[in-house]
Amino acid sequence: MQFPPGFLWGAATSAYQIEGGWDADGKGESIWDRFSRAPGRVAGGATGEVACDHYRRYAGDVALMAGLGLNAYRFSIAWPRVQPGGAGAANQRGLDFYRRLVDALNEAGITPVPTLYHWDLPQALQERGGWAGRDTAERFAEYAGLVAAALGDQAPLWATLNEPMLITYAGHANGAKAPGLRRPWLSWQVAHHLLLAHGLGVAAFRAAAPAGSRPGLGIVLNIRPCHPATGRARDRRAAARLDAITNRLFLAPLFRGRYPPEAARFFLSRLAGLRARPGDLATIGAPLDFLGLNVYTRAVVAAAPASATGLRVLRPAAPVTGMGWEIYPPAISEAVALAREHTGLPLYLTENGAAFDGALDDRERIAFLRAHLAEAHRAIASGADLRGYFVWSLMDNFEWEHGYGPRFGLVHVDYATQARTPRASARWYSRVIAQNGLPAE
Ligand code: IFM
Repeated sequence: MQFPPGFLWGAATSAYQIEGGWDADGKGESIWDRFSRAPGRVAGGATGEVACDHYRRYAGDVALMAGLGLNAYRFSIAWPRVQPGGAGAANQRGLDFYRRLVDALNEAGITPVPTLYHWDLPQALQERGGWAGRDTAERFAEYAGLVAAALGDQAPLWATLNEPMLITYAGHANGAKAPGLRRPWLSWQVAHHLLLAHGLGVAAFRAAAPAGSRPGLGIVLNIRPCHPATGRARDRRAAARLDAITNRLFLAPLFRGRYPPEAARFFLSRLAGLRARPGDLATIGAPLDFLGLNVYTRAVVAAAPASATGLRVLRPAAPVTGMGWEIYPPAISEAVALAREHTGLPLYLTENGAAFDGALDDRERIAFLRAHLAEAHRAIASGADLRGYFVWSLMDNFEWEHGYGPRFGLVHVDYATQARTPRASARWYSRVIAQNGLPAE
């Protein structure tokens, strides 16, 4: 199973999950700094204040990636390092960190793939309404411009947002993630402001990138294929609804210039309408260079008339990962097919992976990655323009409200000593990269 020449083989992380250095070099407070310190929000009272100490250990981590043979690395930039208060001039020391990081990556021959926003909003913006307010979308464009001016010519692929769906629902409807709001009626408005931030950010980034550079811009969506629990019409409708309010809620405005009618009906009848301005959908639909897909599992959905959404996602019975997520490799080809229904852009699998028990001899992870890569290969064979794959994650890290329990890393991290130890899966992945294909079992 050979992959196309030039395929990007990477691993992914995000700023709050690995960097630590929460107030280093003038960084401002983020909503995750605030949220994780609040009692009862994160398992074990864990925070990202130290995490993997990557802020100080980045050079060693780049050497580790080079040793594994990765040719790409997806990471995120912490907005509050660049704009500690969420507005105004850039904090040069914050930008300098990312400059050092991209320099080290480029010197090692590892393609940097930065994401501008992976959930760590400056707390100051949350206090002015956060993603429920339109101003945050405008502030994001300002931030995108600052990063573009400083670093826009240093990386070929830039994502605006990571997983706006998670920010919408986990951040604002069920409150599991920062800012921890339980206000489901905000969902459509928050999703719209995130999409608007993306569109405004794309324009600002292109305008501010150094002359002569042509950074590729995209967005990263998490796609969870939705399957009806039975062939009954009501379960099929429930699955279609979940698909509309999660996957298509973002794909349709980005690529078809409208919200899915099914999602609009749901929000209007059960939650609240949308305040938008003429021209917003055109801004959101700005032409892009790629689409990133984060794919982990599927949802099996049944009608549940008594619940607020009218549906419920069944607890998986099949083999699951340490997160309790069903291991369902066809999710990859199904997510790619859904993306291709909406766009012919080049695609990247910007996250895929699994948490297991932390063992160094992680055969379950190897089996997981092999099965999912085989699906990626199948998608390419059926005509998908899939250009890269990023394992989540390079190393164990802060898994949001779950703290440090789940271990997603190719590389084990001993949090007491910060020692990094590649797992068997890391060595296996090195072979995949070296062969540009899957080794025989
Ligand atoms: O850790 C997260 C990441 O931040 C976003 N995508 C899913 C991962 C695993 O839950």
